[in-house]
Amino acid sequence: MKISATALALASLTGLCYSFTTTNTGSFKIRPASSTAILSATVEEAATYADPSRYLSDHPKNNVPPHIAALVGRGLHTRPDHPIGIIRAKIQEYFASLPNEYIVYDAEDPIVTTTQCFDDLRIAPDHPGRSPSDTYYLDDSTLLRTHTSAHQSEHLRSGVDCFLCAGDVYRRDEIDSSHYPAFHQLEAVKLFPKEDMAGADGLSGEDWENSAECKVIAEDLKKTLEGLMDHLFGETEKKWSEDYFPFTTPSYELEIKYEGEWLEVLGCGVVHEEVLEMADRADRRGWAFGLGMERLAMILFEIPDIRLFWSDDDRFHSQFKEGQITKFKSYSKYPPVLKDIAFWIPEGFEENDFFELGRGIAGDLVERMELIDEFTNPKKGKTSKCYRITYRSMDRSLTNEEIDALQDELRERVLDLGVEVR
Ligand code: FA5
Ligand code: MG
Repeated sequence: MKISATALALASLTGLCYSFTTTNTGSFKIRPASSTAILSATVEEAATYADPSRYLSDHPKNNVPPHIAALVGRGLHTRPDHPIGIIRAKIQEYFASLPNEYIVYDAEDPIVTTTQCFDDLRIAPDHPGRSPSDTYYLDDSTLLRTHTSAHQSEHLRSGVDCFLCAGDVYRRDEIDSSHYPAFHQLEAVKLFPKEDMAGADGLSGEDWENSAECKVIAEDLKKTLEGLMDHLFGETEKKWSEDYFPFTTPSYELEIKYEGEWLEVLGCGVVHEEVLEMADRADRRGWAFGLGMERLAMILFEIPDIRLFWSDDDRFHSQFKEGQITKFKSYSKYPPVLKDIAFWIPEGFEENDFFELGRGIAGDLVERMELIDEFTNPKKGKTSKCYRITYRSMDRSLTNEEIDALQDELRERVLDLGVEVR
């Protein structure tokens, strides 16, 4: 069964929150979800997200650099002919073929509170993911969402049982061809009918986890996701592993085989009872997952570098059409320029600060920053790190002079991190 392309396009223009209903003729109706259930944004609100001044301020806790603020609000996941938008439509198509009706949210404000992103999800105050070395804060209590799970609780609280939620998320992270500080996630939550869970009424902790009902949910989750992977990739090799998230238990990650290597594509689990309780849904049970759309798109379209998704180059965009999965043809293999930098690190050195400095100076010309050597001098009691920076443009050749200038600036500005360049 397919959702017609026009219906999807219409949905992404007008939608922001809509649901698909299967009719017995096999066609789809798109109808707005009941208005009482909506906490989602309007088209007008979503249009304001692309304003960098929303994210930049001189608040002492603000650590959003201009190059990140410039990425927010591009809405790649709502563009029908962008690989991220095409994947999203494919995923929605799959969920529309399932018996439950999923409401789709795709225009929530990327600015969320620490309550939404962390507290509502049992992410403890001292969890590393909350630290400013990993997260972009606007001030003490607001941040750029680090995952779409930040919207789980508000939708649950509003009374919705099954929903998808897609959006751009932001993390200070390592830099290489599959990690980018901005990427897109798609979240799904499904609550089960009360009567199906009656046998586990009042159970919590291990008693709940060992119950037949909890196993039913975990099985349904895995079956749903395996079905999704087959829908996207055809039959493909999959591997489930145990994972840990404070907001689900049990938790799992799914890896799929891509070019001989296992690639993590999503995290998921049975929603923790305390999360449901905090969302005033203690009477229900269910599952949730969050997947990385770039990872899936890189495999499906054979897009070799995550930076390409943000490209403005027509040689990239002209290759993709709504509803079509086509193999990306590289239009360039410009040579890289490699530069090493070594320094003694101070106590409390945060690698992500260094990575971000690189991105801030050289933008998308940085393909990769990798630690290639590290040693501690016992006499000095100091540790030295050496990083190799791969500079490469996706649309032109680089000159030595321009890269030398960037590297010189990096050597200078890295001193602000308290390091001693060797
Ligand atoms: C999460 O973000 C959880 N919120 C997922 C979840 C939702 C679990 C609901 C349970 C219930 P994680 O940090 O593993 O988990 O990220 C999920 C996916 O996002 C990863 O599997 C990967 O596909 C993608 N991802 C993570 N970091 C990056 C990155 N820097 N660049 C591109 N994709 C990334
Ligand atoms: Mg993970």
